[in-house]
Amino acid sequence: MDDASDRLNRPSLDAYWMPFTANRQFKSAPRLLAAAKGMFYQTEDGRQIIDGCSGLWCVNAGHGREEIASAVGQQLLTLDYAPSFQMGHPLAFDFATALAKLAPAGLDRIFFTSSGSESVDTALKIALAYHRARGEGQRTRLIGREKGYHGVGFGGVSVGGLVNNRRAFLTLPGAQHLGHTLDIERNAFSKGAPRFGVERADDLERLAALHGPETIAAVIVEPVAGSAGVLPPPLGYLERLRALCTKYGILLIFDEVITGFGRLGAPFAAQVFGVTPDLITTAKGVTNGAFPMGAVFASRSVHDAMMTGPENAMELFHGYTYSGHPAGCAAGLATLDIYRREGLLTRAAELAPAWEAAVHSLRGYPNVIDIRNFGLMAAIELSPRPDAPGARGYEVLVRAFEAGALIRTTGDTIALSPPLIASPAQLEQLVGIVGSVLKDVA
Ligand code: PXG
Repeated sequence: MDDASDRLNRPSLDAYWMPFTANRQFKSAPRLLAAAKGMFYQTEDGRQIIDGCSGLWCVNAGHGREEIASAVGQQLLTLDYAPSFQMGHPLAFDFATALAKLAPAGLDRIFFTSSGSESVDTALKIALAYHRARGEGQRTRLIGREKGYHGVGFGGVSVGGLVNNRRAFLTLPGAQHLGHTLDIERNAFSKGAPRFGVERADDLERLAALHGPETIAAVIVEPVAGSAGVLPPPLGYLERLRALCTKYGILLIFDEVITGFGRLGAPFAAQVFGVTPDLITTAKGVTNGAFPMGAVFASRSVHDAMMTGPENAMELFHGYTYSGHPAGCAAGLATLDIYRREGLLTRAAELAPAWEAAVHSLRGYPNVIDIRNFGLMAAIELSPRPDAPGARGYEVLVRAFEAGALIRTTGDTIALSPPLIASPAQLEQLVGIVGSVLKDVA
């Protein structure tokens, strides 16, 4: 045990290899959260920290929801686990039915997973299997987008577009990428969807012409990219992508792991933008972050195209030990109840004008070169220090935590996505802390 762990009667920090973390830097000055309720985390030493990113974009209904906790606890005592291969339990069917009711019309067939990464790999595999079932097995190319984040499975990394997530790993040979849509030169300080960039969707025409459209199985995009630093789609972009996919028989997948469950002011981004994909991947908010769970929404036509062949044959050779976990389904049903009762799936639309005004009030603060927002998401992009990209962003993260706000930074971009239960005053409080930190960080 080192000195600090002795002093706080805390176990050594050595054994835990932390994900997406600078382990040595963190362990030399750890930030530990001990409890959470509503909009606030509490640190080990009792400080209240306002949650500026819903945990990791998942705790949409706020922390410590008793209904979810007791549903999970009771379920574990009633039926802790049930196999989901060639067996079933009622809650999985109930939860799928409830999710189908929320989904955009037609996307009412639900496949359960345990995470966003699993949802993405599931959707990509469904796309390949769907084409094969229809006699188009030559459609094997999977198209993502630069700056996209689709989790960390090999499928998701292959279609993902963040270089640090890719460079150390093999990627699938059939994966290609559309160009990204970030265009600070033309779109800086846009409110909501930026004006310029619809033509970036035509990249799909380029890839279709290069490879042959009949070789492409699916295109996957985040309707609003999250991890890359909140990139709303240019006006008309998603519509154009939809039209091109339809023209070429390519499946369109919306990765709504972040945008699903109310983040943008409707249950799904597909409904906000009025663009219907063939598959939607979700996780995170599906259980309010309280249980590891994900769900893929498939269109009736994709699903039905696979319900062929002999009745005793499995239609899709895919699934997880924890697909449709009873406690996950209980958590999810309790979560949907809260969302419904408290109107949370549309609350972001009510909060968005105040949120937009608050975050854009940081325009003109030191080093701020762009501010982007949509629904209850926002990013504040800082210019990097010339010799140390990411250092300014990291300093802002640390100082914000010291000043009482949990925020996310990716490089020098601050990302905010507070719980959907936030009051306007709490949104002001959060942005106020970020603003005061920006004034202090050179
Ligand atoms: N797709 C999208 C769009 C995501 O944002 C995943 C897939 C993968 O989900 P899982 O459950 O496997 O992690 C995500 C996850 C961040 C951050 O702050 C974002 C995610 C996860 C952790 C941190 O940028 N998104």
